Amino acid sequence: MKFVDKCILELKAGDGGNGVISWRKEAHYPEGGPWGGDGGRGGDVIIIGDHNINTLFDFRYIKKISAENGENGGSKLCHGADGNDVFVKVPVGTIIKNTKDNSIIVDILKTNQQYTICKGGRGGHGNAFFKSSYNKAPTLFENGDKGQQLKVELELKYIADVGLVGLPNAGKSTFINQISNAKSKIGNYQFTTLFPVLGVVQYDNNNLIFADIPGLIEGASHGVGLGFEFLKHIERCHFLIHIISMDDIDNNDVISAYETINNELVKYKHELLNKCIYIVANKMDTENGEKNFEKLKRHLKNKKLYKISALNGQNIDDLLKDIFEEYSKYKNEWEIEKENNVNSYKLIKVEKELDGKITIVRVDDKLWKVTSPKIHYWYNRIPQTTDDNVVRFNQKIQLDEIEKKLKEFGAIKGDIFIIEDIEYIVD
Ligand SMILES: Nc1nc2c(ncn2[C@@H]2O[C@H](COP(=O)(O)OP(=O)(O)OP(=O)(O)O)[C@@H](O)[C@H]2O)c(=O)[nH]1
Ligand SMILES: [Mg+2]
Repeated sequence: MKFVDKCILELKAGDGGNGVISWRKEAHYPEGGPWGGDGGRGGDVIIIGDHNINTLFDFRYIKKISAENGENGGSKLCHGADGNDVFVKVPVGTIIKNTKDNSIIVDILKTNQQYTICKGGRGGHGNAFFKSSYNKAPTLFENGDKGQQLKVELELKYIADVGLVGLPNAGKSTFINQISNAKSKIGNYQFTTLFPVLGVVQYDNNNLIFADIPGLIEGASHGVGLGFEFLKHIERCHFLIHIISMDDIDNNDVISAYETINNELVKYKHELLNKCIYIVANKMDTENGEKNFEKLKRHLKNKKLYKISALNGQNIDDLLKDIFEEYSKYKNEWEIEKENNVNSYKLIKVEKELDGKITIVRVDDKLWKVTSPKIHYWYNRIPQTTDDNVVRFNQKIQLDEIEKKLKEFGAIKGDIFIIEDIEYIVD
C-alpha cells in the first residue's frame, strides 16, 4: 500500500428539505386548513478517528464527500425524511485544516473521536407550522437551509508515544518487530523502510505505540533522503529512541553516527531535544560491538546508554522497563492534556450567516443596492411566491430599518433600491 499523508477534500453537508403549502380537503372537514409538512434536516459530515486506518490512502482518488439532503415535506402534514449523516473515517493523528486560511479546524487525537465538520441545513417549515389564531390559513412556507460546505486539507501526523530514529541500517525495524506486533520490512541495505510503521508494545498493563520511520541522513532536516517528510511523524511522540549501530560495517565512527542524527533533530526542530531521548547501542552481538560502545560512552560521558541486540532480543527489557516507568509518571497528565485537546474541538464551527454588516451602494443617481449575509439567508429561506411570504421576508430583513438607513445615506422618496433581485421604492 502506498503511503499517503496529505490530501485535499471537499465536504458538503446535506441541504434541508423544503416545507410545502397544502390544504386539507376532506368532506367531513369543511374548514380545511393548512396541511403542508416540514422538510427534513440535511445530513451532517462527521469526522471520526479510527486507529485501524494508518494512512490517508483511501482518500487518494476521492475529491468530494457529501451527506444526504433532507426530503421535502409533503401534504397531509408529512414531514420529509432527514438526510443520513456521513461518517468520514480518518487515521488517529489527522489534522484537518481549512484551505481558505490554513487554520486548523480539528485535530483527531483519539480513536472514535467525532467531530461534526459540516452541519446539515435545517428543513423549511410547511404552512401547517405557521397556523395561528391570527392566521388560520397561512400561505407561509420556507425552503430548507443549504448544508455547510468546506474545502479541507487532511494531514497525518502520527500520535505515536515513542519514535525510533537513527541512520539507515541501524536496526530500527528489527527492533520494532522484535518488541511489537509491527511487521516492518527489514533488509541489509539502506532505506529499507520507506514509510512510517506503527507497532503496539504491551508492558505490564500499559500499551504504547511505537513508530518506526525511515532512516535519517545528514541533511534530512533540509529535505535530503527520505527522512525529512517523515520527521513530522515523531513531532508528537513523548519519547524518542535513537538507535546507533555498533557494527563496523555500518559506521566507521560511532560518534559521528550519533552526532549526525542529533544535529538533524536539532535542525528540524530544536524542541525535539526537549523530549526524553533514549540512546541505544544496537548490534552489540557484532565483533567490535563492545569496543565501539566504549568509544561512544566516553564521548557521551554522563548520558545513559542502553546496549542491545535487536536481532537476538538481548537486553531490550531494561530499555522497555525504563520507558514504561517514565510513561507511568506522566501518563495521567498526558491523558488529561489529550482529553482537553479533544474537547477543545467540540464546538461546531458554524459560519455566522446572520451576522455581518449591511452594505449600501449607490449604483446610480436614483438607484441603490443593498446587500447583507442576513438578507441573503432569508431570501433563500423564504420564497417570494406568496403574499404572506413577502410580508414575512420584509419583516425578517427589517425593511423599515433599511429604508431609514438609505435616507441617512441620501436616498429620497421615489428612489429605487434593489435587494437580491427584488426592486423596492423608497417611501
Ligand atoms: N548482527 C545484528 N544485525 C542486526 C541487528 N539489528 C538489525 N540487524 C541487521 O541490520 C540490517 C538492517 O536492519 P533494519 O532493521 O532493516 O535497519 P533499519 O534501521 O530499519 O534500516 P532503514 O529502514 O534502512 O533505515 C538487517 O540486515 C538486520 O538483520 C543486531 O542487533 N545485530
Ligand atoms: Mg527500517
